[in-house]
Amino acid sequence: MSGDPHRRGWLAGLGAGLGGLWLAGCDRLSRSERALGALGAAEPLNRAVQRLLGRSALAPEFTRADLSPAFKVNGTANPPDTDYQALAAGGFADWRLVVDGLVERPLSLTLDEVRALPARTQITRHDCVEGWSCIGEWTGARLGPLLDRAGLKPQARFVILHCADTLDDTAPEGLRKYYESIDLVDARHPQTILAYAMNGAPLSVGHGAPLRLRVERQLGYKQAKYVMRIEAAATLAGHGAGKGGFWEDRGYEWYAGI
Ligand SMILES: Nc1nc2c(c(=O)[nH]1)N[C@H]1C(S)=C(S)[C@@H](COP(=O)(O)O)O[C@H]1N2
Ligand SMILES: [Mo]
Repeated sequence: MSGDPHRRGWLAGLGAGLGGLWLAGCDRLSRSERALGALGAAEPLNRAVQRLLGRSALAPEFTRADLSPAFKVNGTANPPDTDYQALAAGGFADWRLVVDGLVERPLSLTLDEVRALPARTQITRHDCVEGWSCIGEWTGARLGPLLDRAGLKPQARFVILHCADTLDDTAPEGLRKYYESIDLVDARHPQTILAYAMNGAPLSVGHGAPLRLRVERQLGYKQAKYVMRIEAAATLAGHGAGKGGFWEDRGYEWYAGI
């Protein structure tokens, strides 16, 4: 167990173990219901543990020898949206990252400008609620310094990440765009980056080109791909269905700590 690079951290293991105990009588539930149930059971514990150790603690980092030979592509693999397709066809030359909302200086940055921001490279494990994990190396702009450049207004408490992709879903038009949100503790965490490279190569479309979030203390669905706009906000209300993310609006926990 201790030699397995894919092992979960002992704290996550403790959370999963208790979640497993709690789930013992739930075998009739479908796989997705069990995933939700496990999250629901583990969330308060994970959050309490993170609070004890400090939300600023680093997620485990690995070595290049630990990289998964094939990192799974999950959720949207290629946004169907015509505006995204046009940007991709042009090699993202016309793509801009917009930073707006409760900021003093709204920004509109080219990919080269994003690449010139203070950056970090990290090898971390991605854990999806569907029950798979992969280890990858991510390079990207640190979100904290980027927010400082825009200058957060004092009322800002959350960062909303607006994505390019519309998902196939029964929700009405307007509620089918992927989005995510994190609080300012996670936004300023040193491992929270907007990644433009993976395993030393430019980010592929499958993994979220040209820019995707890595917020390493949380689960896979928080890792927003195809990020177009970062909006500083005082509340999660008024975005999507108001629960802070595409999957949160469908019942997942907002704080997906691991
Ligand atoms: N824009 C967008 N971001 C997304 C998703 C998505 O469908 N669209 N899926 C999420 C889920 S559930 C997971 S597990 C990861 C998958 O990232 P990967 O394709 O790089 O493995 O992206 C997350 N971010
Ligand atoms: Mo996921």
